[in-house]
Amino acid sequence: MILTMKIDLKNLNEKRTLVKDVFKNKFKNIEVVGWVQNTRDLSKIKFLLLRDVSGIIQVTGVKTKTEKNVFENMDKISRESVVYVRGSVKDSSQAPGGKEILPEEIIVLNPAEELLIDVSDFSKTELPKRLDCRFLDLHRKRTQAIFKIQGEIANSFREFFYNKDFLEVQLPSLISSSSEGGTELFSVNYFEKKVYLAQSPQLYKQMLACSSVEKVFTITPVWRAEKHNTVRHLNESRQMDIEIAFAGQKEVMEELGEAVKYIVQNILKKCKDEIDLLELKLKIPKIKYLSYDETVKLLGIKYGEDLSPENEKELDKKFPETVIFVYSWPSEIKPFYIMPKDEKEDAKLSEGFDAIYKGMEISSGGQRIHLPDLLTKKLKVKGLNPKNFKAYIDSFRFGAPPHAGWSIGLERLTQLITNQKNIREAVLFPRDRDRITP
Ligand code: AMO
Repeated sequence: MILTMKIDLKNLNEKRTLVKDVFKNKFKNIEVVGWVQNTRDLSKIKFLLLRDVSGIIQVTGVKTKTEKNVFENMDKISRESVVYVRGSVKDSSQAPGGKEILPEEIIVLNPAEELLIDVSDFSKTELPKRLDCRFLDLHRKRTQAIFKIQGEIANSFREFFYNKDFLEVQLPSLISSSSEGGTELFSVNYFEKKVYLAQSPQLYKQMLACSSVEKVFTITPVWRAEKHNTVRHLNESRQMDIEIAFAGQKEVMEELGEAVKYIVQNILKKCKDEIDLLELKLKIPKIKYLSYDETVKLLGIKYGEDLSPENEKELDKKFPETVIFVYSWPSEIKPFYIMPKDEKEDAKLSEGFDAIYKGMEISSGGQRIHLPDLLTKKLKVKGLNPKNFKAYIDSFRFGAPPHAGWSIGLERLTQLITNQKNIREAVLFPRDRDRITP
């Protein structure tokens, strides 16, 4: 009998079996709940594929055996409707996974209306439409796989630095002045003042590393009012940042290489199904160090220029499956807080680096300026007003050690590891110039 009805949730949770456990154990009678992936009517036999968080199982109705009402209505349930199925489990060489459920009762808990997008894993629905209906897009195993991997990236990052006795810190999202340079800020009305959404936790993590806390990390959202519309930029993204006292660019590059290896190693271990589903060719990366000077020569580009997306792709071709550190960039093209070589105000080169992985920049960082006078001069050179950075500059007047750090873009790394063309695939609810909903 098929009914649309409310169900006793307490009772259900005690009795419900997860699909993956149906395959693992020898159950005779079970109750499962989930979404209708698909139905098929072969007249004497009908199939309903039921999907829950753990897997998919075939429910098989047989005209001569299944109760008439159940059999007749099985193929009338719309796709993605939420159903409860009670029945017996049978081994079957033809059923996917080797087991099927012979239904005795099917209850439709909430029928789904006609779907707005194709939710199959072979969906041809274009990305913008899928993003408009993200709640439905998340019914797809492929979409879920990307975020399972993203969760593992963030978790592994946390675990890696917890294991090294770093302090996890929570930093403000509202700031009173720029932390990366003059532009790219979203302003917010804050009582009678104008404040900004944080572009980066940069200045705060530095203050913390300089206090005797020494080693900090954070995962935090950042906002950048850049007008670009590319497949690698978002206006709201999440950064995984670290900052360490008594360290220079070399030390933090080594930490970064080890952290990325650890993240990939954990994904290889814990996300096997997702790797298969997304057909990823993932390997623990090698590490390569190239000075900016060497990189310029290697790629034949103009000295003093940033790397273009094409340059980054070329580096990946030359050094595949490698985290490539391009270090000691010219001061001119690094932010004001990056230490010039040898602590010299007019040094051409700096202690700043970028890391490129799978053809894209995943991180940048370096040693910071911990000397108040040098910092004041550098701010002026960059056209910024030191008065706006008074509290930040002053924080280095009371016992600030040399320190260094970096930031990895969480969505950027997810995009590259899961091999997605567009970074928006790696954000549940992307914020870009044209999208602020859902
Ligand atoms: P940077 O600006 O290079 O450095 O950012 C660090 C990393 O964050 C990611 N990222 C982005 N991802 C998506 N959309 C964006 N608009 C975007 N901007 C940056 C990239 C990038 O490599 N404070 C410094 C880091 C430091 O020195 O510690 C900073 O924010 O993966």
